[in-house]
Amino acid sequence: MTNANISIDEQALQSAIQTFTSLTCRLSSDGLYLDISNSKASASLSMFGAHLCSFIANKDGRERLWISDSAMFDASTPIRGGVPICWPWFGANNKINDAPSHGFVRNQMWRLNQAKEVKDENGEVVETHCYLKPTSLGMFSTPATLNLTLMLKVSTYCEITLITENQSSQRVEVSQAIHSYFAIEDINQVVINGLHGTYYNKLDNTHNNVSPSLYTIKQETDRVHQRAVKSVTDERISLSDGDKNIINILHSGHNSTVVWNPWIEKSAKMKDMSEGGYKTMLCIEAATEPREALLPGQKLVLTQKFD
Ligand code: TA6
Repeated sequence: MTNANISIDEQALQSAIQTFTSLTCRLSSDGLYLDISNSKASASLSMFGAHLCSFIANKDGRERLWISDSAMFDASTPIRGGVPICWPWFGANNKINDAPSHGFVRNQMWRLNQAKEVKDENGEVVETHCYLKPTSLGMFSTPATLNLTLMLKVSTYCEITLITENQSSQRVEVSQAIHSYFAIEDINQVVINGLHGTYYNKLDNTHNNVSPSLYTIKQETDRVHQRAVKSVTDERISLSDGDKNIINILHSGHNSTVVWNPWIEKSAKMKDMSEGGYKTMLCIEAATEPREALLPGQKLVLTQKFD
């Protein structure tokens, strides 16, 4: 990304936010950020990948998201941590040569298309809504008319929604994930509540594994909890650390929830995974995995909300 590109992106961001009191544009050596600060929370989103890097609720001042101490911020690779956006495929794409893992939108600059502020009776901003779009869509044989909008809502909660619209004249298949790295105190203490049924274990390629009644993480974990029925209802998940509730998560529009922790050996092979970093993070991802078909004119809406 050249300086010229950054200044164009920075100018575009500056002009998009100028009338909003809760939005700030920040250019640092770590990239171009949209900072959000309202009466309920603060958040920070890298425009590279529309990658949410921080969400802190004012009620407790606690950071909900984890970022690796070894994360790369040079736009050469997605930031390790926060909320990478995986689209229009999840994981590897063996149908396309040199296809980047988890799609191509987390590896490019996005634009802020629109913003909105909701104020209370005192004129305080209680919600900030941001609508962002990638700058290049039609890549890797994906039709440019397969449209993606990310909607971010920052309030007492953080809500990320991916809206995929098939404006092409062809049937298109999409898999995706809101790939959130949540900050925890100790992986050895954390318990996942609300995940039941069976899961596909990516590590040994086995299906129909039964979710543990007491869901703890004691090894490398890479599981896809597919929903028996395409989610007609929201799915509520929470992470607790001992008797302390750390994160409440709500998924909707998903057909699976992914649970991932790289543990020791896998972390050691990842240059952007800090030593021991796996102990303080856990990925809980709202996903469309396996992929789903979108007919011309159809829309897919995937949401993860947490506080
Ligand atoms: O969501 C879990 C997963 O698919 C794992 O298999 C692992 O690859 C992780 O995503 C991180 O992928 P990344 O390409 O960001 O290193």
